[in-house]
Amino acid sequence: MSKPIIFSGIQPTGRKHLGNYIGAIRQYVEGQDRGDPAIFCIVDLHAISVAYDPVELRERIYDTAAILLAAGLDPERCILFRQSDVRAHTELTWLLSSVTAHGDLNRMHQFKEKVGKDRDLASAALFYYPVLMAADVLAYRATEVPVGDDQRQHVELMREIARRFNERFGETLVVPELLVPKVGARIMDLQEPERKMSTTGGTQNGTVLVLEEPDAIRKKFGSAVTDSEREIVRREDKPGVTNLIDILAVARGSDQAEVESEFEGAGYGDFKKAVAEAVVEYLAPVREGYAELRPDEAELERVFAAGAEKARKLADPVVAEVRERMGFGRTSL
Ligand code: AQP
Repeated sequence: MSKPIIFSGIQPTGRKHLGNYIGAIRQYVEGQDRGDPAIFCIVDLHAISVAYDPVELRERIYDTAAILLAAGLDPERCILFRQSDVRAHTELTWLLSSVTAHGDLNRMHQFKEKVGKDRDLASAALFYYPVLMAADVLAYRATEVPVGDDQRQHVELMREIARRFNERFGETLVVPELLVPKVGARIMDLQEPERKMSTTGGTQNGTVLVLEEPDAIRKKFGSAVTDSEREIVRREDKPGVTNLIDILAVARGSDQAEVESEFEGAGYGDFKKAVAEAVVEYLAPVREGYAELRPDEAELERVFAAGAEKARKLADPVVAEVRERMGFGRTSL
């Protein structure tokens, strides 16, 4: 069987959290040996869809690259690059917008959540975010998109865009498959376990950062919201405990049932301590690796340049074919 072509993007923030790590980054690391190729992109063009500072953006791109490398991405075994270095993404976004329904973009949960009440003030880029995301993936004819559960709707839309393009212009693009992890596809906020852990929408104490000091991590798990019972089981009416069980299972590389039986009859206090220690240990190599890698920005730039060169070789011919199918010249001059 041929190997999958894996593509995923991650936003440049220095505040990557445990949800990003468990839902996405962990899958990237696993995917680099399964994929041929496995392509990972720091999506700086997506980052400008909300208010941002250019100087800060550059720093956060390096932060994110150093986190990914420290987590185990190896530029020899995967393609790691910065989205804005590869023009195919922006060109394909425009081309695909012709087969994207305005109504579909209007229905995107993430857009609705992010615009809040100020719909008229939101950037057009925020509205267009899912088209750019579709272009990111479709430009590589990727077959698999490893993401967290919150990206389900965006992946469904990119599948629809690929299908519509193929119907309208002939078989050209590949309809990719969503890949969400079996455990940990949606890590919840520790303080408000009804909502996902999030960079912008979460509580400060409920969001565990990948680069956080061990004591801060312990404190956050110590104050994690549980419930008034004692049972350590996964159940819909026990979102806090369920979330902690999932986190512990992933951090230890075991499964949820094992965690439940190990902690049968234990108190919440001991359970939370065990989760905290497992997470501290789980993230320690990333924090240490980051401290070593982050200062060498020239090396990070070298990684980006090499990655972008490989990415262009894959994406440019696909965009050329799309252009031709749509009635343009094969390549832009
Ligand atoms: N809580 C989560 N559980 C599991 N996976 C998650 N992801 C995000 N939150 C969770 C996955 O992380 C990947 C990278 O996401 P991103 O680059 O879009 O990062 P972000 O937007 O900064 O992350 P957030 O926290 O989702 O930000 P907000 O809430 O501000 O938009 C994706 O694969 C995502 O599914």
